Amino acid sequence: MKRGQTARMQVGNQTDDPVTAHWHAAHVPGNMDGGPQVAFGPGKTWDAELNISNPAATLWYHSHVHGQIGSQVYRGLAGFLLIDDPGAPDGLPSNYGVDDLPVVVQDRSFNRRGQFDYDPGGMATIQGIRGSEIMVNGAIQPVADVPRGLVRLRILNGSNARIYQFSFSDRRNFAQVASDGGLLAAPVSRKTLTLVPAERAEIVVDLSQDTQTVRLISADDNNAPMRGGMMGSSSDTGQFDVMTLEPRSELSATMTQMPSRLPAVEMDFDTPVRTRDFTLDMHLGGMMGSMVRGAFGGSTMSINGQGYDMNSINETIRIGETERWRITANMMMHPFHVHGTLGPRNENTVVAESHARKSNCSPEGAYSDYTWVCASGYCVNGADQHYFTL
Ligand SMILES: [Cu+2]
Repeated sequence: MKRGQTARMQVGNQTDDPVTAHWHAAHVPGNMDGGPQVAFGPGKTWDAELNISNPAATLWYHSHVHGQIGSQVYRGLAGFLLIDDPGAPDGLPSNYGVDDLPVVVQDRSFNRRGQFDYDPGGMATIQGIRGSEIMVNGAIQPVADVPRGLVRLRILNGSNARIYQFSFSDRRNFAQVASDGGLLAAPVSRKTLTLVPAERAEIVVDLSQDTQTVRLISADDNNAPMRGGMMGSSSDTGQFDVMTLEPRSELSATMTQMPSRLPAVEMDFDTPVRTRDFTLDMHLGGMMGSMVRGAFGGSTMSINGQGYDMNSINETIRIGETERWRITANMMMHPFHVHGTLGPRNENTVVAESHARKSNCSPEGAYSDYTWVCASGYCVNGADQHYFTL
């Protein structure tokens, strides 16, 4: 999609369950944003009109039915939503499918019939669903033919619970050029990139000198709650392959030179006009109880002691204001995503001390619709975020 244009979306439901289409991080009105309130049933269609005002960015869409998001996304109700800004050319590889590749990374398990195996019971009740296979764009650890030049990867962590810490097999540097919120002001050289579920980043890797394959790999961040706490010690389970890039000289490289500056949209964060505190709660008693039952009750999760009620509006904020939100989690590390806002990406303050804290400093000027929230005993401290309502 192009910034400044209007997209008319017609979403058909060919499943047997209610679905929605949520344009994750697109700045659109609530009634167009596919939240749980607008779920529609089998055989029905839903129309949305999206005025694309976001700067160029890699977004995604997914079903957002209350209580069903995990299983529906696991089964495939998700996809990319890419926004270009014709008024702000980025000078980056843009030959879609050749040197500009969408890369959604999802871990999935399969049953004996080769179907997705979604089992939310057992430890998944607490830790979320983790699959045994790593899939990229629906294929298990695929190989992409790419030109010998600069290659742009728009990476989305589309997994339900797994946190990835991406790098290349030869530990080469690559450039991060965009975060959730869009392009950075300049490419940032790094060796690793951590993405929490639903988070996106764009990187550019230089393959102009390569004749051998290069593998995109990940360290397993093993974001189990209470690790290092009551459930025992932390230990990495090592690295795994995500996908392979095969440089091909017959594919012509459109780009070999990295731009030194990028057309980032400057955000003007005013002094916060108010402060709000949010505590994310997981109720251990209820959780263990539901674990025994093998079902995850929605009532075990709450914010400031209140469970989700789609008929309630818990907080009202004003468009265009900057607020300071202090967010704490009492049990496990948890992403916190606020629609219609952006904040400076604050990964650095919340990643566990033992995990890539030094190598994963947030690039200057990176904005995100995500905040990482740490739990006491697991992360360094709570998130203290300034949000700007778009
Ligand atoms: Cu969202």
